[in-house]
Amino acid sequence: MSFIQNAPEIHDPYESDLHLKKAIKWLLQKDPHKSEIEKDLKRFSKRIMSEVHSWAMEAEGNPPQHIPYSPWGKRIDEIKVSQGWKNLDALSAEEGIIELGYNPLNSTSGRIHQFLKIYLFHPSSAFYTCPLAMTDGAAKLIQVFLKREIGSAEKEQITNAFEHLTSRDPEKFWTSGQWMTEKTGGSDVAISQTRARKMGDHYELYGTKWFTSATTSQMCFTLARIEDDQGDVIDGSRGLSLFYVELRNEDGDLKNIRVRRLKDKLGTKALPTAEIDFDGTPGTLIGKPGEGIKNISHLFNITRIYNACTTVGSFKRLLQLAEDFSEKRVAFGKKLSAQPLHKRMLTEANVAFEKCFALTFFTVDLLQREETAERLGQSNETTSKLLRLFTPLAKLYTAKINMIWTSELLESFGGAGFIEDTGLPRFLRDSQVLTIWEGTTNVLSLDVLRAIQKEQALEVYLEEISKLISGDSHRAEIEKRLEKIKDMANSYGDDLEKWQYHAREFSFELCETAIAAIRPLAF
Ligand code: MFK
Repeated sequence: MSFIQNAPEIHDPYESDLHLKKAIKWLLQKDPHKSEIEKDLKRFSKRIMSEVHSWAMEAEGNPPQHIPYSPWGKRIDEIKVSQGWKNLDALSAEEGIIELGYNPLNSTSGRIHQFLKIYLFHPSSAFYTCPLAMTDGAAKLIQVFLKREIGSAEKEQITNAFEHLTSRDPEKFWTSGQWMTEKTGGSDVAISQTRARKMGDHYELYGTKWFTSATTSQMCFTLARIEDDQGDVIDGSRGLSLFYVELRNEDGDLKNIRVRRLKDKLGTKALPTAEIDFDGTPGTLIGKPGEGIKNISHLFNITRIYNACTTVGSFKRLLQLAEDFSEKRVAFGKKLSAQPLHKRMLTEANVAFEKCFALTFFTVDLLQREETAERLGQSNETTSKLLRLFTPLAKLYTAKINMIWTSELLESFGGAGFIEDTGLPRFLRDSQVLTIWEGTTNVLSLDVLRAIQKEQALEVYLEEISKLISGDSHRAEIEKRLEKIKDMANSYGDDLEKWQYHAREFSFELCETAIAAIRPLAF
């Protein structure tokens, strides 16, 4: 009889994850809701195994289609998605994937609970986590603006949107896009060209957005330049303003939005990503004119944390599959798991994973701490500065390290890792986007500099890490690393070019040093 290799299998993501169980002790050590959260994660994990994963596979196998015209010639720009994708949308509402982060009753650990669920969900979500990331970012942005003085019409619209975005009712639940990227713009959002023309009490938007993820959403936040009475606009970042846009009218037709085409991407095949034209689309100005980038940063600072969290979710799933395979595959007379070099590779992959996980959930914990303090009316300035710094750090580090290990782990399946219908190559294709989305490694390294220069984030970083290692046996070693960071910073001095030239290695040094302090606490 011919030989048939046993395939690697997905295990229950909660039950099989010893890292997660240890990390829960770290993250929820004093939380009165710990056992409820564990129970919910356990139940959700079983649901992932029993139904969610198969919806994701269905969505992956049936990518979205753009239908520009109805059979009778009406321009409709329908984006047809699979039933699996629709089920993932309803599930996200039911499971409170967004609501958990905003329900004041969850004030001590709602964010941690939420991100642990995202971590479990992501590898079986067909990247439904992408619209969820932007939805959460939009809810956060609205929450920030509802605390400010804004006009009653804006307030009414965004209050209504917030209720939809944070709903647990699938019928009411909305997702949001974050449509920033233009042909000219890319990472350099400040050279975007979309214009906003004042028409009575609202604006009309004109321009092309070159990548719009989650084009099936009900709303988006976007950026445009407001024309003055002569039709002139202010160039550069100070000319961009933030707009809230509801995409469809009551009949479900797009409001003067044309879908040019869906993008033909390397990965994230189930996720609708499109080029769109605004052609007189009504938009509501949010915040002050000219503060668009600063205002939308409330949104993208959340999606960057999602990027890190989904990256560790993906890393874990591939690692679990590789470990399972190493128990099933026999070569050179022994299981792979018994081969010293293979064992070493898996051990090193586990260490790399732990480092990514620790950095990510330290950042999630900062978000939790910042929001809890805010709810209780306590001072949270230090936490906010730390969060401002750790958000780009966690995003850039996890995406890059995961990319390296995804390639290595695929290699551990031999030729099977290169064969599409094993489902394995998808990990490599999908991981690549995580280094690009929400700012490339270089752009985020420069954002680390922005946090250091504008928020004095390096000082609070040095203090925080010193505090964390006070009882650590590796204290001397980490103190040496902190000295190295100070030396690096001193050697760049006031030379901006030098800071920029070294921004990546400096960011990675900040990550590695922080991880050396955090990892022993987490595991
Ligand atoms: C499953 C995983 C989920 C992931 C979701 C995936 C969704 C995919 C959708 C996308 O990929 S959308 C596209 C993502 N694109 C980006 O993330 C853009 C990348 N480029 C940058 O981040 C640039 O650094 C940036 C556009 C912000 C540079 O803008 P500027 O205007 O050239 O920089 P400037 O002048 O330094 O900043 C303008 C203001 O914003 C300043 O404030 P002030 O007005 O008070 O001086 C900055 O301090 C502020 N700012 C910039 N970045 C900030 C920020 N504030 C807080 N946090 C930040 N990160």
